[in-house]
Amino acid sequence: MAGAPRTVRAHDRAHEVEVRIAHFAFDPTWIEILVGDSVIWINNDLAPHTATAKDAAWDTGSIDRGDTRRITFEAPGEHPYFCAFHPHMKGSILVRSRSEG
Ligand SMILES: [Cu+2]
Repeated sequence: MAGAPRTVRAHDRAHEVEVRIAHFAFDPTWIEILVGDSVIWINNDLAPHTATAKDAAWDTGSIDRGDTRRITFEAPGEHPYFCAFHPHMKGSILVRSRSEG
């Protein structure tokens, strides 16, 4: 299911969604979450990576091998991101309002 969308449906509690980094790629590359949810990047690669918003709104900073970083998303919308060290590594997070069906 690599790269397949992983959807978190309406719940009253915030959730955490994991994005694994391996072989110089984000997996899954595209996720959909709700406002207040967090994304946790887990670096399973030997090389350090980042998850850096295309619009510079947020940045995990360098994530070393075996390390994790968490970012909580409070603004609905699309959040494309990339790795600052390897710009060909791309992903995107769709943050949906909790009031949407
Ligand atoms: Cu990278």
